[in-house]
Amino acid sequence: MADSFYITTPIYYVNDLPHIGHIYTTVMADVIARYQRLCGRSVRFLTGTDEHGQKIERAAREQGVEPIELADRVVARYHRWWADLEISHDDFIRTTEARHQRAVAEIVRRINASGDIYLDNYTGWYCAGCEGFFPESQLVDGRCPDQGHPVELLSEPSYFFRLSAYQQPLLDWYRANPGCIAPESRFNEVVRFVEGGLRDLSISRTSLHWGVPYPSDPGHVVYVWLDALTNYISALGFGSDDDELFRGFWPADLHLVGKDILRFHCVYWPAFLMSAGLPLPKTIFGHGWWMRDEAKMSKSLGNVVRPDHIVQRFGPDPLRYFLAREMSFGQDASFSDEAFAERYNADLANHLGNTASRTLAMVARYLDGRVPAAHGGAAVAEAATQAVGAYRRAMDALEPHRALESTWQVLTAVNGYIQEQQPWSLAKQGNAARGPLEEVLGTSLEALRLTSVLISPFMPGVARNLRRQLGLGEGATNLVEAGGWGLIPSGTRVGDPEPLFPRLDVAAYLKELEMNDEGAPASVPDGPGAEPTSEQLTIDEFARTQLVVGVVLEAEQVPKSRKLVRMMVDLAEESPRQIVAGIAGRYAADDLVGRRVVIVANLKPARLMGVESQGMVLAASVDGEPFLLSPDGDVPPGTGVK
Ligand code: ME8
Repeated sequence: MADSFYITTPIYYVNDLPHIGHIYTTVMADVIARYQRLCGRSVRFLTGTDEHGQKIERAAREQGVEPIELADRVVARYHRWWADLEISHDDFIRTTEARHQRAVAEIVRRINASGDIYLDNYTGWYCAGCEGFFPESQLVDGRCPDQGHPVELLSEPSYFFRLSAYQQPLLDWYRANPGCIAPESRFNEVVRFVEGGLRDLSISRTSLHWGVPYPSDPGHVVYVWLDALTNYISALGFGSDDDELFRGFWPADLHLVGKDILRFHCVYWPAFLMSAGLPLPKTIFGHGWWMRDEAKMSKSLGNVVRPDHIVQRFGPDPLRYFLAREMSFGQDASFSDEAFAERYNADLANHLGNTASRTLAMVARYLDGRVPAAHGGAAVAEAATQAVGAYRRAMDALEPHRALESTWQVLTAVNGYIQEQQPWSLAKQGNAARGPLEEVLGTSLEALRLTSVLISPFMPGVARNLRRQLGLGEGATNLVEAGGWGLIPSGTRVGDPEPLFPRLDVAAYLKELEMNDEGAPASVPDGPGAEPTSEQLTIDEFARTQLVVGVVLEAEQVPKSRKLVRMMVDLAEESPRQIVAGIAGRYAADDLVGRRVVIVANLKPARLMGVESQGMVLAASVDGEPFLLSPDGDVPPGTGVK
């Protein structure tokens, strides 16, 4: 299709809830999709979930549910996140859908027809407890990495793909299309890897059942990566009678992925496509990682960031802005609430919010709320025109952080201009200075109109709000038209002013976060009833909560945490319980030893800063400050509380 643009995110595993990494990739894909639409292209934007394989099967088993139930719950969370963040995807593919399974069967058939598949034996370290193979590199002390079960070297029949035959064709493709992998450092990384030689790849398993049945040999299921990668074409109708989208949108313009899965996308996927006789994607971009305290976020480290609190408090756009601006696209960055709060105040509240509110307030006050016809502030017009050019070049070069820098240059130019022209002084001069006053405010309004266009891929809600306040219609649909200068219609009335970004008291905000929660883990929800509600409890429901008196035997501050204390608490059980609580701000660890406390004893264990907590200590919270509850007397440990 002429001028089409097909963009995809990875499809995310359903053994865990979405976190900032998944959110980042999807927000950035959304920013690019919205930009391409703004440029007038016909865009198809795909995201979805990867639901098969050992990981998911095992996670479901641990929770005592069927894999599809786990998948359904997590998918519901993804849908909610994407709606909350205004993600504008056109399709959401699940690998458990029939349309996907048909496409996987079709690609396997095509690869087989090319003579690239043979039956052999796969040998690996098999864990009977987990019913799965692990590569030697993943074993921990010679045992399975997940449960520490013993493993044995086993072989099973497996179909293999002749990946080794694609070393030269892949190298030829990379060299003929240097833009196919970006940024350049990742391109070099992949080329070096392939130059080092490729081994054939096992593409089926008999020890696993949760997957797409292997066509022609249903005792096998298709290897999860061949299954997953095919999503990019199954969502376009590949392998079905209706392949209009496939004809219109394939090959993809951009597969956006994290650098962790670059090899699968830059080596396996093009080799599968070559073998199946299908066109190859135009660009695979491997972005960097969000880190926390210099470590990659991971479930096992317990340092995963889930930015629910940011979206609940600020709405989606400040988070979208922060993610796009803070990380140079392609490199790593560290996430912190401090960095978010500072950028929120500096870039959004002070810069964008202030420029809009002071301009609109002056238009209301001095010009009776009407947009003047003048917008000839030459320096601002010049800065704006240059910024639009730089913005487009940056977006086309996949440097969205730079596009935002250019947008903010427009705001800097307007602020300097307002400061220099002093419209408040001009207003005092009455009719004599009416012309210059209209010029200053008209120029500022026009710059804000342009800003509303440039920020719209990043902050669609704020862009709409700003346009409404400027008295403009819903949205700019085409950057070529809306990116010009002098387009704000004169004579229209500006809308009611409303602060775009109320200023934040950073210290108070950070304190509040610290008191509420310090990276509390979110586990996969136990079903619809797991959502907190304000409904009343019956006495039976309340009785399910086991409240027990305990005595603190040991206590120490959790390393690197400002507020967490790890305690060993005697509940008159076989051994003391380890309880982690956010009370260090008020209680010194040593002062806790010997204290009687009340523990919720049947709470599902959770990890806080990587330390397991086997229950929760009760405390009253006064403005976020914890006051421990204790029984009124020397009640023995283990005594129930009703
Ligand atoms: O790998 N920083 O799924 P997944 C930035 N199902 N991005 C991050 C991140 C971080 N710390 N952590 C995760 C899979 N991501 C496969 C993909 S595709 C055919 C199959 C993002 O749930 C990043 O995009 O583990 C990464 O590639 C993806 O989430 C991995 O998600």
